[in-house]
Amino acid sequence: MKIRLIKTVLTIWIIGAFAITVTESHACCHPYPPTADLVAVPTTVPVDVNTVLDGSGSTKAFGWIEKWEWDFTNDSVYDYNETTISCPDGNCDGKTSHAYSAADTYTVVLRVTDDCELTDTYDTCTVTVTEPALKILDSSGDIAAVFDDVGNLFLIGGTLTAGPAPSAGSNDELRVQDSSSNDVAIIDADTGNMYIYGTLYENQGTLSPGAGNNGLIIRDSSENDVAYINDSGDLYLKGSLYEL
Ligand SMILES: [Ca+2]
Ligand SMILES: [Ca+2]
Repeated sequence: MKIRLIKTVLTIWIIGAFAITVTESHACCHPYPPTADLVAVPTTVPVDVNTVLDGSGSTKAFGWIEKWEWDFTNDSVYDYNETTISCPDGNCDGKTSHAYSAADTYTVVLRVTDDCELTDTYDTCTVTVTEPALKILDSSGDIAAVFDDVGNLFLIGGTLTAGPAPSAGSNDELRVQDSSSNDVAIIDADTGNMYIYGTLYENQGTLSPGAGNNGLIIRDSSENDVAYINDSGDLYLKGSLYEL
């Protein structure tokens, strides 16, 4: 009888240990929450132009990030979220895009949750939204390019080519010519591509040389020159060129 009793106890103990092991592996009993990492690309955009809010660099020592939540306006109300299997923006990649409808400086908050339901301490980034000074629209009314009021130029989906003589087509919305009616700069409204005959000069705190009476001059709301294209097809920007 004693031997039978011992066998019974051992059997129960083994079953119990197995049950505990299974429970531990699914409960994620480790105490290490994920770490959120948020960057905006670019950090400056005009009104109505998307910036990418990238949380894909968030990390976790064990397991995986299961949910990303963005608060676009730092008002403690999360405006968008996606998981590894559900993503309204179409890509379950820890990134999303957002366009702001008013010029301001915004703090964006990212919160991440891991597969163990542990939530991190948040990460934030800042997005500066500027007023457009000149918008180039495509045939659908979507923005193809924008000069903003602080001297940045944004080409939406396009790139800048500098050097060869521009060749304007029927869909080139912006066309700058010299005094002999030769094209020196164009922006293709359908592609967002820009072509200039001269050279790009960007990140100028002060435009040098000044804009003078050149063909295209971009000014802010106080009538200060912030960008221009001269008769040689040189492009001067107080700010930067962004190819988005
Ligand atoms: Ca919000
Ligand atoms: Ca996404």
